[in-house]
Amino acid sequence: MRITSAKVVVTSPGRNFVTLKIETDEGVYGIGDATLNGRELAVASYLTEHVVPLLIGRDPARIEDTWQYLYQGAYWRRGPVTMSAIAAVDTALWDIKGKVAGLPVYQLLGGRSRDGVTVYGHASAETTDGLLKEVDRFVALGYKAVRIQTGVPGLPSTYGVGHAGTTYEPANAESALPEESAWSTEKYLAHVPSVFAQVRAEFGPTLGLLHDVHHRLTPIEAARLGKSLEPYTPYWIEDPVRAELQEGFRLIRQHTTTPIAVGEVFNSIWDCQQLIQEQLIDFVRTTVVHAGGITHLRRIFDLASLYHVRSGSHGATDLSPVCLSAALQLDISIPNFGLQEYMPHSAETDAVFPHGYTFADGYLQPSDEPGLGVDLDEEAAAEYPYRPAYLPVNRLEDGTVHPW
Ligand code: CS2
Ligand code: MG
Repeated sequence: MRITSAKVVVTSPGRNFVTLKIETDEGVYGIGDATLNGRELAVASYLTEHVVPLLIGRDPARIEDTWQYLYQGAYWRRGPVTMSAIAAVDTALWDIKGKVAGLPVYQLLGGRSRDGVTVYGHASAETTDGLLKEVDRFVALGYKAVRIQTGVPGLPSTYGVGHAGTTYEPANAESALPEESAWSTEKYLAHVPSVFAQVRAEFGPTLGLLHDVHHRLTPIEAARLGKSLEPYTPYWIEDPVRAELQEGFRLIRQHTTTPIAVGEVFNSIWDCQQLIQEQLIDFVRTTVVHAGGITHLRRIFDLASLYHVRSGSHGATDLSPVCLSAALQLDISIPNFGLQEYMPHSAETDAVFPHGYTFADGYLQPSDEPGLGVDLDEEAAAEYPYRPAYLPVNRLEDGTVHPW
């Protein structure tokens, strides 16, 4: 079998997605997610201009060789654009391999290690009262874990809380420039413990309560937050600090037993190697589309399994159903699975990406179709042209740029 063509499809059913489709001389094709929120066209161009021409004529069965060819052959390594492009190729090749074998990809990864993939949902509201109603909705759906985010008194808006009644989509296609938001660490740190106290009091001790700090604290501030939440036993706090300084997590670990999850912005094993090997985190959040595909993500999870670190893959709606389908093939099979983020996509997105994964009672089940169990409806995709959309820029109340 040989690769005969590959195309990059950019579509925007409610939000932008980039998908690579690799076709072969035996009619079997595979698809891979290449979406990088706010920088979609960078990856589309990297694929179209610098990767697709190199794929034509290659044997699609040589997944590892292709990965090394694209990674080492680029000379300029790592980074979200390069690794998302490699991820898309890798994912599509695993899709092809599964289809040729007549098996879902998880059967090629060692088969099932669990009966279902435990997921967490996003409960958010401007107020804590509103949040309690949202958590109740997720519990009624059978969720075993829920991420909780509210507004911060004194701030006009904050991360993770959508406008009433809409699903949270931070990339804004209505504005030519990134929206700007204001932030106050002091107002935030004064508020979060009361949110956890009320949710824990309402829902008891066993519901998994997660919270996304979204890179906004210093290590000592994160230590203070972790300590203040210990009475409410969070399942994890996520991205407490900017993670370029991996050693900075030692400071957090010295002060608190609150579990830490990091990694959605990481794109290689080297980004999280120290965090894993020094057991500075408890969950690694790397995902298929941004961390080099199934081939590289397996390596990250295997390293993590040596150090009691479990997976907690990113699964926001800016990762397409193609990524989620691939993630579930890994989630169901790796030994150190922890939790999978699950934000259901819109109906228009699901129509562009028909898939076989299913949700019931707090678990996702991967498709048992050969390959990844997801497709790209190119006709439907053509209905939704690309719309530039940036993620917000965050500033402190004095105007200083701060992590969003
Ligand atoms: C968030 C993401 O889901 C999460 O944990 O951190 O929603 C993140 O804000 C977006 O993926 C950014 O595109
Ligand atoms: Mg996050």
